[in-house]
Amino acid sequence: MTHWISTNEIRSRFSALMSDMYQNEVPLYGDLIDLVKDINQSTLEQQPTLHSQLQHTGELPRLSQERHGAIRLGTAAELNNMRRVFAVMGMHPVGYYDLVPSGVPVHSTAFRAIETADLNQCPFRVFTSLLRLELIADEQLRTLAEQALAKRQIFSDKALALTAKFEQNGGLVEADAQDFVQEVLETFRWHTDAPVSKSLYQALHDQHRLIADVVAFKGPHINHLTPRTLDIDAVQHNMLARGIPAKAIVEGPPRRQCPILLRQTSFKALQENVNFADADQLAQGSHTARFGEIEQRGVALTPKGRARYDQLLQQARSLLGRSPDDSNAVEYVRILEQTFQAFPDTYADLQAEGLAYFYYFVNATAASKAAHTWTTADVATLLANGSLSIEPIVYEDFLPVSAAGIFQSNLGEANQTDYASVSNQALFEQSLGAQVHDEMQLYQSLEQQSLAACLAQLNKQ
Ligand code: OOG
Ligand code: NI
Repeated sequence: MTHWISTNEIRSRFSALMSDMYQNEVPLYGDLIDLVKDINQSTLEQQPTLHSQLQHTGELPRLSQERHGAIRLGTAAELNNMRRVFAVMGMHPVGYYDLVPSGVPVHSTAFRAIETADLNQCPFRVFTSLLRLELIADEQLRTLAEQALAKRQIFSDKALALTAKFEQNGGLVEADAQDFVQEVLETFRWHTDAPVSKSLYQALHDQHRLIADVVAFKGPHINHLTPRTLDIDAVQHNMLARGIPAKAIVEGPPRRQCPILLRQTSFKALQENVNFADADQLAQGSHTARFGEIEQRGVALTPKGRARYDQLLQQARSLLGRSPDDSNAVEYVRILEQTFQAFPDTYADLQAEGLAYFYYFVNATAASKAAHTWTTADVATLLANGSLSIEPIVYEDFLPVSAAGIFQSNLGEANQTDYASVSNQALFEQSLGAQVHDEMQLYQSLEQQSLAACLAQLNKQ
């Protein structure tokens, strides 16, 4: 019988290879991993409740290999093939992020595993953006950019052939899986030789550094890899103490007892040498795109919780009166903390008010005998009498305002532009060749499955 290598295994191998490659390319990333590992270990020692929570949800073993990356693509065809390639690794498009309102001419999705068991085996995810060339005002430059993109093939023939083989047969055997991860890794590699002239690079760069970052290179080099920390403030503090130039503002919600959604901070981009392909000579230059980032993940919010989060974040920003940056960091953090006092900060309250998603567990010792048939209507009673307990479902996705802040911190704030455009998920999905999964539906179904299993267990007793 043919032995297929599981998609989880392929993703896991790929994630490890990517991490090794990025450590070679960007040594600071390696330092960051060490730091995050130390701080995660001491956080777990200091917070036994967090330790047991992560044990219950199955996240504990995945922590040390947990990371996300980000890439930026130039054409619909590239995005379409990227979807097929990620599917071989069990990664599917989840969520739609429109960054245009924040002045970044891209829209995006995140490729990731979907089921809890798969996520816990390997939570590797890639934030994937598609450049919206149609938003470049300069028609001549747009044509040049389109021509440059039309000439490149970001996947090797072998990577595409193995992807097709997977689609046809429903799996890859060991030798093919090994070739596949090596071949696909090449797509994400940094190339010092750029296929465009220095003047074209400069013209693209003058439009927006992001446009140059996508169009002027052979492929979508991975621009950061982000480990998950359990205490982002501690890592941030240590980074600054070690002279790693972290940005002053942690994106997302403030520090809380019960972390919600996602908090992120990055350190500045590297300047890298580039050889441009000028007609008669080699022209040297440089490019900054790649950077480091860390993140702390908290509980996934329901649509109601998310609306409250968006509203409070907006409120904090208007109270500050300007965009948060290094110069007003202290004031912003103070305002943010104050504003978010309106958001409940115990898991019990978050559950009771329907603001966040939870896994349910049957508490064996206190389990209520099935005097009558328990239903979802009895959840409050069963929680109150200790028959059921909850643990947070971790947020596996991204936040558009934070993502825009991350883009801007390494692309230069001066580049912000107001694009006249509407959010266009339908266009994105057309380019992708598939619909993106709705992340809220995924969390909701995890919660429902978990509760249904608990009720069935209680009713059997
Ligand atoms: C992606 C920025 C978004 C995050 O963590 O929010 C992102 C990019 O810079 O290409 O990675
Ligand atoms: Ni990121």
